[in-house]
Amino acid sequence: SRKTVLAAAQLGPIQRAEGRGVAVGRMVRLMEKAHSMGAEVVVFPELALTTFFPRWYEEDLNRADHWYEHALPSNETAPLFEAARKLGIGFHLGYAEKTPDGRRFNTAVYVHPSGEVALKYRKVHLPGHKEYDPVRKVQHLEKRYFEPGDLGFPVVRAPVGGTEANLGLLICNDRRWPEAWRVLGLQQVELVMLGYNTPSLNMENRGFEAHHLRVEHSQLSIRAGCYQNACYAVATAKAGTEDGHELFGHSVIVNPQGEILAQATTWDDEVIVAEADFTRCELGRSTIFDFARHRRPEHYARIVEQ
Ligand code: CDT
Repeated sequence: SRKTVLAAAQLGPIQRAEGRGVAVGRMVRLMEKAHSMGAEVVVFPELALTTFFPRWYEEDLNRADHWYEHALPSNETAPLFEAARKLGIGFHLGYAEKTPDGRRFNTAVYVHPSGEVALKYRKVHLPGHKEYDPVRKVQHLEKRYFEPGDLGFPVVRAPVGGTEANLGLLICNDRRWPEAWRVLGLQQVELVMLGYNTPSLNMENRGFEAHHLRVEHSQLSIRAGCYQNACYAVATAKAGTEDGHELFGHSVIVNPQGEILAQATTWDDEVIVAEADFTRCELGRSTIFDFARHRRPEHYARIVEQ
C-alpha cells in the first residue's frame, strides 16, 4: 500500500512579544494531536516560530537577527525533533534562516522522525518590497529580510509513514506561480508541503481588491497546482490577528484531482487530517498530464527567456 495520513497543523497568531518557547510548546501539542488522529506527517506554516516579522521595518538588518534561526535544531527547537522521534511522525517546518556566512533565507525543511532533514528549500518568490513603503497600510518587507532561494525546487524520494513518496516544498507566495509547481511536477512530485502567512486584506493601498477573493485565490492556486501536476498538497496557514493584523486561515489538504479533502474551520491552532494514497497520482500522470506525450516545451522558451 502507498497510503499515509497527512496533517496540516495550522497555527493561530503568534504575537511579536512572544518567545519561540510559546510557539514550540503549541506546536508540540499540535503534533501530539495530529498523531492521535492517525497522522504520520505534519505540516506547520511558513515562519512558524515567530510573528510574521516582515511586517515590521528594521533599518539595521543586524538588529533583526533575533528573528532568525542560526542552527536547526537549536535548544529552542529541539522539542519539535524530540516529539517527532517519540511519536514517529515526520514534520515540515518553515523558519527564517541565517547561515554561518550571514545570508538570510525564508526556508522550509521536511524532517524525518529520526530527526534527519530529508529535504530543504529556500523560498524563491519573495513578495513585497525592500525599503519602507509609506503608501502601504502594513509593510511586507520580505525582499529586505531575505534573498531569493538558491536551491531551486528540489524533490526527494523519502519515507513518509509506512510508505515512500516524492516530496517537494513551496513557501507561501510560491503557490501562486505555476512555474514553481511545474518544476516540481517535472520531477514526479507526489506530495507538496507548503506553509503560508497571508493577510486577509490587500495592504498595498494601490487599488481595490475584493477581500472575499483572497482565500479564493490561495485555494485556486493550490488546487490547480495539484491537478495540473497530479500531486497531493498540504497547505498550512498561520492565521488570526497577529500584532493587530489579520492573516487568513483556511488551511487545506488537496488531492491530485484538485479536490479539497480537508479544510480548517478556525483561525487558530487546529489540526486537520486526510488520507493520501499516492497511487492516485498515477491517473493524471499517465493520461491528460502525461508530460512525455503531451507537453510541448519547444513552445515554452519565452517562460525562461524573460
Ligand atoms: N508570506 C507571503 O508570501 N505572503 C504573500 C502575501 C502577498 S499579498 C497577496 C502571499 O502570496 O500570500
